[in-house]
Amino acid sequence: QMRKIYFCGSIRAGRQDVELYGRIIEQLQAYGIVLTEHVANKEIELSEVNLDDKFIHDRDIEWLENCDAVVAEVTQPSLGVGYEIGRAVAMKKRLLCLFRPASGKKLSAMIGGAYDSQSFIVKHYAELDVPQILQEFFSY
Ligand code: 6K6
Repeated sequence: QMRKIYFCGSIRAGRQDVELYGRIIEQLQAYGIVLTEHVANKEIELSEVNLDDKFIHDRDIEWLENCDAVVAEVTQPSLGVGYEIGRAVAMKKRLLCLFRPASGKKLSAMIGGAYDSQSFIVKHYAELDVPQILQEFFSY
């Protein structure tokens, strides 16, 4: 049984990191099935026109319920990503939050402060650290 991974990244909150999301998802695919590959789809804003918000929300929550681990790129702040993280914590999922300090942004205390060294992991990282961080996170 393949591990199911739910990847979170900003969509309506801004797409400046979309190519990075794609490169992270590619690496995640070595560890399991990524349920949310569309987060790295550059045309998502166009295809979104046909899907209503209720459908998107309900389908994403169902995927979240079904996943074994959540990986969130949190550098570009997004209400949707923050909401998914909160729901995932309530579902007792294992979480990895990835934040790039080189962006000049400051991570929310509600994410940084949720770190518990076991099920809620927060990594301040640069892209070249991703292989090592994923290997460590998925070595449970
Ligand atoms: C187009 C094609 C397929 O789906 C679409 C429409 N949009 C979304 N589809 C799937 N997940 C979405 C969509 N919009 C937001 N999300 C979820 O919220 C993703 O899982 C992201 O991690 C997160 C982004 O939230 P915002 O607030 O930045 O949009």
